[in-house]
Amino acid sequence: MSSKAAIVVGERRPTRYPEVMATVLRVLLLLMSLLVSVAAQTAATDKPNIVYVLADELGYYELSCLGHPHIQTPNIDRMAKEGMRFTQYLAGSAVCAPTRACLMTGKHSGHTSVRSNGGGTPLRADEQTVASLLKARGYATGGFGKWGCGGRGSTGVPERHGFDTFVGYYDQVHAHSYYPPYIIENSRELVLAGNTGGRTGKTYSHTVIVERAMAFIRANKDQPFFCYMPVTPPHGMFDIPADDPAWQLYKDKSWPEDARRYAAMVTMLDRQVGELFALLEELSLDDNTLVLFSGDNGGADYFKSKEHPRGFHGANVHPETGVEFRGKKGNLFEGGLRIPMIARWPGRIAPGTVTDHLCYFPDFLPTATELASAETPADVDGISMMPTLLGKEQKQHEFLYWEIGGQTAVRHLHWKAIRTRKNGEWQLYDLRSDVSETTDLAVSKQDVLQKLIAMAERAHEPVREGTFASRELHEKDRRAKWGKNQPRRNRRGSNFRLPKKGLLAHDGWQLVRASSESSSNGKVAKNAIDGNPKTIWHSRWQGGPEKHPHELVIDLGRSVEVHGLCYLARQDNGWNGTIKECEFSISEDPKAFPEAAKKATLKKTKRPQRVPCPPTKGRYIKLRILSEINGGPWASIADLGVMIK
Ligand SMILES: [Ca+2]
Ligand SMILES: [Ca+2]
Repeated sequence: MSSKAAIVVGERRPTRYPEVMATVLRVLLLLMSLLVSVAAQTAATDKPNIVYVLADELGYYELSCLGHPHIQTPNIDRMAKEGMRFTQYLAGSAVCAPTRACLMTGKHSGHTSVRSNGGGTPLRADEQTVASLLKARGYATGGFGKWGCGGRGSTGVPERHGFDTFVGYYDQVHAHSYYPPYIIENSRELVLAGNTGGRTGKTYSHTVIVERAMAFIRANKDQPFFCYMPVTPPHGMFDIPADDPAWQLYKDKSWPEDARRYAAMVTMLDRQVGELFALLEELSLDDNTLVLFSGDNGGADYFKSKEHPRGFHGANVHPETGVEFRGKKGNLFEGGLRIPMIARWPGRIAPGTVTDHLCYFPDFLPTATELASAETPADVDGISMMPTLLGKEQKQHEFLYWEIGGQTAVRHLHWKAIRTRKNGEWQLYDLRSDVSETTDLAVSKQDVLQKLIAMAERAHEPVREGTFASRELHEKDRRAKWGKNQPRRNRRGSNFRLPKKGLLAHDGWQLVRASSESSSNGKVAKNAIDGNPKTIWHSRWQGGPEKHPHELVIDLGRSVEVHGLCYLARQDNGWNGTIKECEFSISEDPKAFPEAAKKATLKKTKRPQRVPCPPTKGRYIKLRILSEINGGPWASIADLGVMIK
């Protein structure tokens, strides 16, 4: 006021000088603020946020927008309406850990360091991930859920691979419980109040994990961020808080209890996806955030019965046509690889679009780096999906490749070659006309098959895994699944062992061969014949779930009259691999066995079980395991005895 008054009243020129300067300054300031705001907007559009919600186990047809008649997913359906749905975005692998490694590193499973699913295989220290590349570009990076690419004490922990923060589970076994005594935050233990492990407690881990993800987005709203949410529902023990609104929708259905819980967990996750979008809208980030939602591996055909041979919810069965994807989680038929996938980015991705672009998990990394104008390593196997997302011309894969536990699959255009065991016969399918992989064209289309086999051979390189400095904390985390609620052990904590009476002593026995073994965690085949109930043989499945060629051939050291076998199941808390149906035969020649001397169906018990057979003389025994007690793909033996009376 005083300076204005001075101008009006005074006539001396110098008094005008501050006025001019002030005006110039005001204009400059205005210009600068405009420039800053334009720059900020440029930076923002230059570096859009990325959110990836990865549901654990969700099958292809388990969304209502894909026609599921029972499971309700209104928010994910809305996401599909507002964005793009992929029909051929395939999992990186058919199981949890290897598939996550593909997603994070941009490599297929012929190149990744995490190719087994034991939970104990870490990324190497030198590997780059989506998070490390985006972090180098100035992104805030947060992970919330199940990591699976390296336990505590290993080279694979997320905070050493680009994540500013990672909250959840590093190990998959730990992740089976929604009520563990603690979860992990950057390798430290984050205590969950009132939890003692297992299936009950006061703090539902998934709630904490989602809250932390939301808080991360809120805290980083003014800078570009990558929010990775590999959440655990609907996997693990099928638990959901009794007061969750989603449980109310299903609790009174006439379905098996776990099928109701599973559906409720999907609907709960759907609600949280809705909350995520509400938050992005509230923070005005909606137009500047690419959100992806997908499953992690093909549907597991959970809750099978006579009426529902493909699982209660039919994850791999088209709800209207009944057309099925063959196989399921764990194998490389389409049922193990097909997952739902939706991408949403208002203003950039055309709403309500469906694409059949053939792509898979390794493609996420180059998509994210292109979006963020970050560096893309030259050795990734993925191809950016950005053109597809933006409706532009898309570069195609020459081939897609998978390998796991002796299985191999390669996809070239509409052709798919698959081998269900190491050195097994290749099969060839034309997915264009045979999405259910029913008609093997290996013989009639030799030329095509040879081309695909050459691609598969080119794609595989020997695995180079990361390492552990110490496994102590990793093992602790695995035990935290049960915490104080370890299921009751047999006979006040003591385990069973084979009886001595009537059984041949183990001295001099040798292993002739085994179909497979889990060597990475020491569960090798010779454990089945060492007389020690604490050491087990665990056979990784080889081939489709319908077939169990788990096989063990043992040399007794001398010819004896065999009266039967005695089977001791694994003595820990698990049942995976526990034998249901088996057969065995006896021979003097390890290369020639007669018809099975005995077929048997065993009981679900930890006690030793005797399987008598007509007395037969021979030095070698071949045991074939035909099915597992829970219908799973594994086989395990703590000890095997030979009855001599
Ligand atoms: Ca999974
Ligand atoms: Ca043993």
